[in-house]
Amino acid sequence: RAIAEPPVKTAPGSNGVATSEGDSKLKESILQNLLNTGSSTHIEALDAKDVYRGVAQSVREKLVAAFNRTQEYWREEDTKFIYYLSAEFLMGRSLLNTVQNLGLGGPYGEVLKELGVKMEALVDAEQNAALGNGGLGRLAACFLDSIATLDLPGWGYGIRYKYGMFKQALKGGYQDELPDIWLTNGNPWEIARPNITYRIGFYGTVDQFQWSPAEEVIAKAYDNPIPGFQTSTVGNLRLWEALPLHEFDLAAFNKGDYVQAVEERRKAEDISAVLYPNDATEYGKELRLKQQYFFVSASLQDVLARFRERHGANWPLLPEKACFQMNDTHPTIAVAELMRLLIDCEGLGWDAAWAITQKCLAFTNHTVMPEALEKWPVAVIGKLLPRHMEIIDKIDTIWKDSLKEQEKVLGQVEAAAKSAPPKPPKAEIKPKGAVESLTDALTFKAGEPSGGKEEPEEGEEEEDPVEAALAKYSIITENPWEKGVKLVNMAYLAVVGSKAVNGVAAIHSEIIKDTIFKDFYDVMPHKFQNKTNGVTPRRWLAWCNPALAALITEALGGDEWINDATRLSGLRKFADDKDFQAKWRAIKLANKERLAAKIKERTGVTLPTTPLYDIQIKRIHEYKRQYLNLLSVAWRYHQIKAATPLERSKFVPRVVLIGGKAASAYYMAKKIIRLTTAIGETVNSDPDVSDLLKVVFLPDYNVDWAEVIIPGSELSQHISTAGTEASGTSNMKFAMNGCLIIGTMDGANIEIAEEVGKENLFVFGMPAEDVQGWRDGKRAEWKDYDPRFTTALNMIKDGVFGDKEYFQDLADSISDMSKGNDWFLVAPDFTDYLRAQAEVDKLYLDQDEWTRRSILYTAGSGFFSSDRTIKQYADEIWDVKPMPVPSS
Ligand code: TH1
Repeated sequence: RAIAEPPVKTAPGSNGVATSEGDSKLKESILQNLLNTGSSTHIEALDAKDVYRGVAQSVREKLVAAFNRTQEYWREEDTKFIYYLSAEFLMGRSLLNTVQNLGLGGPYGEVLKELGVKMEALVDAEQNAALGNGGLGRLAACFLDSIATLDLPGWGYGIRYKYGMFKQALKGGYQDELPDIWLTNGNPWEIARPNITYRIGFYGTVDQFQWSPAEEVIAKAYDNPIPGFQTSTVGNLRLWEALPLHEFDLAAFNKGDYVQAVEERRKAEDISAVLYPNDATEYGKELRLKQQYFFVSASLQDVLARFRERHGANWPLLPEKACFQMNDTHPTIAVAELMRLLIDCEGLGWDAAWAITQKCLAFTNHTVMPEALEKWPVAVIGKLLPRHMEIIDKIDTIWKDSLKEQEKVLGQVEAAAKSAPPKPPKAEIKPKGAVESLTDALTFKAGEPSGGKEEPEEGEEEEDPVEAALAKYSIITENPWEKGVKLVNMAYLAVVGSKAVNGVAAIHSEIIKDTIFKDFYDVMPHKFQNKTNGVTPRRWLAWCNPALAALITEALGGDEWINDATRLSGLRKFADDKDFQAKWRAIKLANKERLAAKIKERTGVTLPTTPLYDIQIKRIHEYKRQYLNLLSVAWRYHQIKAATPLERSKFVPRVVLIGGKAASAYYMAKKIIRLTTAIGETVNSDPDVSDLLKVVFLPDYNVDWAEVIIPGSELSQHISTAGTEASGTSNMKFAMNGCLIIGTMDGANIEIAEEVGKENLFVFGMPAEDVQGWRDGKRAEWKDYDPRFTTALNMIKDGVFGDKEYFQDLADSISDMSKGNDWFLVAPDFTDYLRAQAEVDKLYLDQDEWTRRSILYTAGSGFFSSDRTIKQYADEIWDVKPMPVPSS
């Protein structure tokens, strides 16, 4: 991915940022910046990090100039903004993306070549900005890229974590977590804003609706310019750092109390210290709520301050100037905070404030996993944010009162009044074992009922029938299993407080209407929408796969596909073209070689490049079913070992690669990592299979790994239990890069199948609509274990891969369905999975057909550009219009 040979030629000046200045000026700028960053201009003598800093600084100059122009223009125009509130932004590296998006790939490539600098080494010298866990955070990053590219006035708002996603190392095959110290070498992509600060309060008391916080910290802004592609628009990601109100307690210091002297600083800094390393799980810690409130309050105060400067107290105008998109439940305290700011600080009445709030906010749900739906105990919110708790209480009361007038609800109320008081809502059965232990470890144990506790008895208390009928709409609910413990359902708060609620793939948006938000959908169907996720074709095709990008550009007769991905469909007519197929295949092979080299560098393992590269990269989670993959690998290993020489010759050689992090407290996920490394140790050292099977765990999977892995893969696995993966986004990246998919009809796989042709995917597994029924019914007596499943599982149990005792409970977790195990249906889906895998092997023998399909994947991936997603958000929710900076 040397910039020296840019995949796409952008004429200088074509996007208003690319300079027409000659190479000599650029060279001068790089050399000058090398000096400014403290390095010498003798490049040969410098290490990659020093060169990186100098080059990045020179790019930054151009970026910031365009950033200033954009922001100034938008301010002058007083246009409506979208503010994307997210606890996570998984940005990855910036140098290559910035250079390319600015259209400076050509000029920089030339000059660096002249200076004898290898772009690859330069790119690798940059730290990953890993301020996110996985898909949700990376989605936010792709959205920013598209927002800027589409010239939409918009900013991201989040937290400038000092430590991002933990680094994963392997220690004897087990996951080891290390802090992600990403800011030590400085961050050339940010602009500190010491003048932009807000006070954020916590704790304290409320008297006559006036909150007196007992603790306060300062939120300080850092801007991170976001370059659009082929436009002079540069958007913004504003991240907040927490600082103490008082730097230093000199009195304490003088008394010799050095700890006390810095106590306030330490406590404040804790707030923006670490990203919670959990994906799709609730982490019920007060500090997490503090973080959420911290960045939400700072962001809202910031927007309101700019509005006030311009429009004074004309608050009813706010919805015409600002829309806030809440990325999952993490920023949903915004509902109460916006109300508080409008009422307590700006003096509006309740109704006026509520009308504004409901017009300004929108909410995206990203998961139906019960443990990820945040429910904060009233006691916790009441202590940390007492005024907000009052507001939430009142929102809840008024909301339920308003329902009494709805005909639908009226009927229910009357019916309820006639019959006996209803039982408390029946809780869902939770998966046994891992998830439960995880949830217990991480939460207040106030979410779903857990085993052992007694069911509340019927009719213990006389309930008001009206209240009882309205209970299911309640934002504040009594935990039926812990008497007296009340919880705030943050998703419900968001639904009530927002103008729009959306899921992230077609099936997911249907599921939320039928399940977690069913009652809300019934009474306000107009709020519910779908916005199928997307990924940026810049980072995920053009920049990460330059050779393929060049071939696509050549075939399509231009590079317009980079910001109009629907044009990729033009590749369909080349799918059967043998010459084109040969070129396509050669590029895949080169990308496999690049991947193999990276794996060698990072793990020491040498891999051949002729086998089928089969990849599963994502957070380790039971619902994503890495276990299913591993069991089929165990079965494959067994089969090869047992094969006659003739049978052996028919096996398709495979390299199986699995990567992903396990949440630090997720017991079973960690065992799945160990099982992968254990299988790898056994298989890779067994000469009987060495030409047919390799299994490697890719440690520390992150954005920059993904940029090498995805172009180099041929088969990717998206095999979640149907109904559990809201969307998935790596499936889209793989499809763009011509990688075939084996998957369930879940999340966005379904729409990928529609675009690419279902017959071109390896589809298997129980459909979503059958899964719950299965769990509730059939599984109690199900015993039809596939003998191949039993063999594979017994291999693990019998210690074929070592660590027998350690794997015992992992094996048990899928062993006896009738006992309530195997929540994610590994065993029932195994047979069909093996059938699909056999189809994979068969197809790989026909390289022409495989390549034809590969081309069709890329051709069908245009819909999954985040440009399409963002256009839909902008038109259907945000009502924000493009505002390109006019060329001067
Ligand atoms: C993910 C979903 O699991 C995934 O299916 C989806 O493609 C992605 O979001 C983007 O929409 C989620 N990540 C998290 C992380 C946390 C809590 C909930 C979710 S849902 C911390």
